[in-house]
Amino acid sequence: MKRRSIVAANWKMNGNLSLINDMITGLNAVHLTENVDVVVCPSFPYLASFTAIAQREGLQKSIHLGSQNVNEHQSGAFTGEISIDMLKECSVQYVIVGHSERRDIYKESSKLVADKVACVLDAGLTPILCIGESEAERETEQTNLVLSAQLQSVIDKIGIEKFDDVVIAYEPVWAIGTGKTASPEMAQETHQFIREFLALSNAEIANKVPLLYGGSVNASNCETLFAQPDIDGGLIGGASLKVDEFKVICSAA
Ligand code: G2H
Repeated sequence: MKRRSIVAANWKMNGNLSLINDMITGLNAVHLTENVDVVVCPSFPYLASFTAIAQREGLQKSIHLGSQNVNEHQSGAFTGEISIDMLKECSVQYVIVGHSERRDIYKESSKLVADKVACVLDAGLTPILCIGESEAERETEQTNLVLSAQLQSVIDKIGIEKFDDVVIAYEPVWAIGTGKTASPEMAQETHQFIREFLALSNAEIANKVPLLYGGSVNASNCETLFAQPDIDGGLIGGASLKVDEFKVICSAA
């Protein structure tokens, strides 16, 4: 079975209105294969702008808007936070949850990440659940343990059946923004482990879940990474800020 491929741009705290305009124009000119979806995740202030420009200029139907985060509560006294309903009003369809920068810098626990995944699913949006091990964890051969624990906390919260509507992004923390990429073989081996771990709970769902690779993906390495049997696209940081390079990555999916 051919799974859906997804290429998601995680702009992090970068980009501006001009990049939104250029990206929409650029992506509209890319020939995307039928099975590929593209998701652009700019910072919060640009979500409504993206939607307004996309409505004005038109947008290929397989290009979607995503957010980099969400608060797990519906509303209330949470200064500086953004709710899922606010994202929905901006026409967001995907939400990145549990990026390692959120887990590490903002101390988001696996329990909080699981609550956010549930919040996104309850609203009918698609979470892009990020998991990944640190360099020390890989060196001490704890990768599979760490990934299992990160996944299990979400399974315990939402149940395996709901993974039908979840996208998983595997991002080895040591490869994020460092220029170090996992070799295609290493990434494949870990993706295969993730799928096998999910299959312990439900083989059918495990086979359907899109598994994205993230960590210094660029125009030069995307093709070999995306050619791996268990890699269904990528979550792209730095290279997604360059329209021409991101177009190449989208075309390779
Ligand atoms: C990993 C990735 C995008 P980069 O964080 O999520 O960033 O491609 O810059 O390593």
